[in-house]
Amino acid sequence: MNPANADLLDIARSVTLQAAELASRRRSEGVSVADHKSSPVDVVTLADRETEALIRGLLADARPNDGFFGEESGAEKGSSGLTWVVDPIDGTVNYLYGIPHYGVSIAVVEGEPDPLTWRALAACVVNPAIGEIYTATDAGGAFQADTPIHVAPAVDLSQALVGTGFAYDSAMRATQGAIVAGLLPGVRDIRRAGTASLDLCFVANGRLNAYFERTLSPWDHAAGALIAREAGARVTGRPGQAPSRDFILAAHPLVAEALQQRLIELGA
Ligand code: LIP
Repeated sequence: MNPANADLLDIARSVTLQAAELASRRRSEGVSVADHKSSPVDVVTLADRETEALIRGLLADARPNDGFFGEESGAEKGSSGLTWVVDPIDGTVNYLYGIPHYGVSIAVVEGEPDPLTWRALAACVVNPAIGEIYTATDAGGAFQADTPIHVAPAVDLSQALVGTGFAYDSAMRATQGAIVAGLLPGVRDIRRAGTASLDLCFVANGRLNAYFERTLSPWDHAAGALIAREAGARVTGRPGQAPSRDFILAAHPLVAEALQQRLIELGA
């Protein structure tokens, strides 16, 4: 592991775990909607905002010259060439409903904070509800706690357990629902668990054979994409493109090829 990336990972892990503790404590105290964002079902809680404020402060203390790019408080350029990409509570609707499947997601990237061009250097995702922690560094492998993780062996698409998710926009959901309806008969099954960062970690540890989604924000996938890639997954956007809001897919390379082709046939 690159010593510089190891130091960045130590910071990411420490900050993510502290944020996870706060998010879990606030959940146990009771959670309510603080505001709506892009649609009546795109919600933010006070805990989202409080958790991001904690993360932002800890990162500013540890890495004062780095940039920040968070879901709730926006972007701030740094002078170091590195940016921390943060989703304080990914899976906000699960969190609001008390479903124990949400993630604190932190990645540090080199270059502009644009998923089409950045290079992720270190990443950490924690599910506070069940205490699972996932980490990775660029070329340093992916881990669940201290155990190295790897994607599941290749399977035929018909045997693939495929994760996906849906937008907050109702018109886009109709399109996405039609695509899932066309895909479902040709795969083992579909899982829609509600947290992109954990979906990507589940590809990394073999709990999913594949995952794809459209309309994700950069903070949803910044950390999980590095973890999945370091676990041996192909993590891509449209063919030949990097993951972005338009499209992300992660799977064993052979499964990714078959799923990508099927999704093109379905007009995804
Ligand atoms: C969520 C993603 C999920 C997607 C949801 C939502 P949020 O992020 O993690 O994969 O399907 O619609 O975008 O809004 O909870 O941070």
